[in-house]
Amino acid sequence: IATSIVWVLVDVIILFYYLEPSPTPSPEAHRGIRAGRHVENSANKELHDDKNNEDHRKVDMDVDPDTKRILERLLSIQSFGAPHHGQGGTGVSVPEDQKKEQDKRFLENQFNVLASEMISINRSLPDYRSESCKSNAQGLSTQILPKTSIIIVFHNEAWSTLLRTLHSVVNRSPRHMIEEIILIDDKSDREYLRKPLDVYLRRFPVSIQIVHLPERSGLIRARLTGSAMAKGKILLFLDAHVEVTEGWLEPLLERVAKDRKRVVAPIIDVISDDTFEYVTASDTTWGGFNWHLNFRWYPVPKRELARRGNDRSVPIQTPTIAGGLFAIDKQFFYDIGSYDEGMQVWGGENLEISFRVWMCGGSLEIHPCSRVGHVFRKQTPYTFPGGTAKVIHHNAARTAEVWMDEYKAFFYKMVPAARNVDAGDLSARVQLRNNLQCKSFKWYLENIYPEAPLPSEFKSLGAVTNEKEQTCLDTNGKKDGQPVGLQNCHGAGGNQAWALTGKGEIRSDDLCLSSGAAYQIGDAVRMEKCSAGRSNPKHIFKLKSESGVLMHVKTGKCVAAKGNEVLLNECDESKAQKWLLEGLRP
Ligand code: UD2
Ligand code: MN
Repeated sequence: IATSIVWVLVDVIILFYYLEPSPTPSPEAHRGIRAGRHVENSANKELHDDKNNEDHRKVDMDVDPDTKRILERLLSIQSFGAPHHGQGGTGVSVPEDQKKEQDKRFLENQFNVLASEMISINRSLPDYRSESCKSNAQGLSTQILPKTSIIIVFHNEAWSTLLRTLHSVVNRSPRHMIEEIILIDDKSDREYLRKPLDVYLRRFPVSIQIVHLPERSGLIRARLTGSAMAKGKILLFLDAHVEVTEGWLEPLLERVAKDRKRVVAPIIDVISDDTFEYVTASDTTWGGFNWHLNFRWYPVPKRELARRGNDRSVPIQTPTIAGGLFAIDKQFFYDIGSYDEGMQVWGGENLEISFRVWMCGGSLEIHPCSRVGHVFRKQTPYTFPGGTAKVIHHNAARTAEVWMDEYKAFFYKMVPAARNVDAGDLSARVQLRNNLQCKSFKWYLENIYPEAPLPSEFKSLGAVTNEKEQTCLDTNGKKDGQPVGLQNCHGAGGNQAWALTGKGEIRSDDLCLSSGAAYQIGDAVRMEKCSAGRSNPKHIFKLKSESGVLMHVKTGKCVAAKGNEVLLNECDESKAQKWLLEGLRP
């Protein structure tokens, strides 16, 4: 469990790394703040205008007393267009005397529920689009685009974030493009998410359907329940704690309408889990994954920027999508096998659908003209029936077994515990891959994701044992810039899982062995982030396979063990310079 939480943390950190500074909210937004009303919109004044703040808190007459009581309480707490809090995407801070309460309630959803409640569920957001996106949008507004069914699944979502999601969608989407909104309540145990929510939903001027599932089915199967009900030509999945921005919908629908095999995601901006500030994410970030089979954000490589003619309004072809927010043609979704019903609770489905779409003839895009904010969390707030690690390994193993061919070995080397979980019956998914005559994972790595941490060509995979010390190369769990270590060989992979790649890198996930910047005899061998495109000359080694000597090509020195240090020394063919590479292939 600890490791999976750490991965989530790492992902969040990586994400913040690529953030750009948040633009200052537009003057209009400020004016909107002062007038106490929202300026950027739109057709449905009835939900939007704050002049009837009191009206928002009134509950229909025909509601039973219990529901009425709960709803009245919720509506009295919830801010409807408070004059300034959070407007224009700004953050809020909870008053000092409520910090205790804040910390307590943070645990409810692993974000600052109190801050969220201070912010209007109709808050304004700046229009973050570039000029070229805006001018493209004018063309779009006259086109007839197919209608979409928006599917939102949730388990114990906070009232304010769920409602803000719905209001933002209704406020910022052309009404005629929305067939319906489908909510799937994945067996929440919070009272307010049942009847009070049902009653509240009547207020919306679009068709909203809600299903309360009798059993917890996990987000994957919950989405399948939603998609089975959908009447729109296009399905659009969203998480339950997002805020869409002006013009978000049209570009997604247009790309799917033009080519039904495209699966299109927006840029996912960050809504702070602490202040609820809306912070824009980089528009040159795409999706990848690592040996753990975690989804990760990485910078878009130059070749893809060039393919787009360096036009920042052209969609990015991405190797993977984050999973939560995307549009897909309904028929295509079913043609390529929707989701794997054998997956549980959370995790894994995003890489599974990503690999499948590319390998089976579709494509994945991130549209830079569509921006949706999402509350990224450092931990999941809800339970994982069956155990967190077990569930996550189960889902990832299903993906690896069905889609990754011989490359699944990287996952099992890095996450040996995944070998011990039962992946369940895979026959239907294997059958699906055969029926669709999908391409190989090697094809995907070579053609769609050559920058992957997982190399398409590799000469060995597993432990690297020193002949003299009889110890193994070990990352020691350290990061970029640290010397690589030697530890007793435990045979369990993880920190001792290394690949000698076709290019000559010795890498463990995204860390490559390297000489120091200005090499001197006897320097320690360090770990550095591998480069995504052409490899860094400092990272290239040559294995003399008869002897097990690993020579650093740039310096002509050899990798040598000395105690528990690993050095680059004058080559001498001694036992200290001989290494046994597990899984060495001719
Ligand atoms: C990301 C995705 C998420 C999903 C996940 C991997 C984004 C922004 N989010 O994680 O959509 O692809 O990776 O699985 O790309 N939920 C249920 N039942 C459950 C568990 C979750 O309905 O048993 C709901 C949950 O309330 C939420 C949605 O599923 O609305 C996604 O869950 P999350 O927000 O905890 O996932 P996140 O954003 O960490
Ligand atoms: Mn989420």
